[in-house]
Amino acid sequence: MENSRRDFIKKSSLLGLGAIAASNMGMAASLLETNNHTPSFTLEPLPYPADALEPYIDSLTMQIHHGKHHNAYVTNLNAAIKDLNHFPDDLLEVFKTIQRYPASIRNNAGGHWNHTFFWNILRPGKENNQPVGNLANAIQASFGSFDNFKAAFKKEASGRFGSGWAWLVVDKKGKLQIVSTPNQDNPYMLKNSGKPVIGLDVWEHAYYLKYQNKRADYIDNFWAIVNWDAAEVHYNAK
Ligand code: MN3
Repeated sequence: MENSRRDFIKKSSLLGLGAIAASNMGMAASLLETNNHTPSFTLEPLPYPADALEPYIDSLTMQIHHGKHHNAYVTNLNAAIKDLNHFPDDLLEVFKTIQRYPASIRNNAGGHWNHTFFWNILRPGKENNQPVGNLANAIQASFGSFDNFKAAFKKEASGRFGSGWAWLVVDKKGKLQIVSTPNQDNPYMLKNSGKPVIGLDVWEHAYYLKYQNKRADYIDNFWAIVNWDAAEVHYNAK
């Protein structure tokens, strides 16, 4: 394997994004070792043009969400860790013991990881966008139907008060669960939660320009742009 490719995969796995990351040059975190052994995280480009998710998510929202909001999490994370003697390269290691870290690290590390994950479980919209493979079977078995699953996910995403995220997670036995988290927390920070399969940002900055107060419409339109192939990879990596 050529060095650049091996290095890329190493960086991708450090962010805990596994096979999806390794297959997509757009989502790796760059981790530059510095003298005091704290990494420096970078904002990678979106894996598609900013207007690729139209009409479900508008181009201006994507430009601001990625270029301003996500970028700020990266910048603020680097600022929050720069004077530490040590900080893990792998944010999943940080999330496991998140209570040891100050809010500035919790919020910005979560914000960086969550948004990187989010961009990569989205893709340009298509009609009859459906889960595939083992995940499709698991959703059927756990929820009775895809429609039932969507209703349960919508309830969780709608019910998250204020800013946060809704997630489909899978535990080691393949059991699916829908959870939500406040702020920039994610399932890796929760005790006894599984790994994210899909996640939806329900902060107003994710939808307000197009949907204003209508979070429910934003959630309904999310289903057209879920990258179920990426979700299947996450599910199988349980
Ligand atoms: Mn966001």
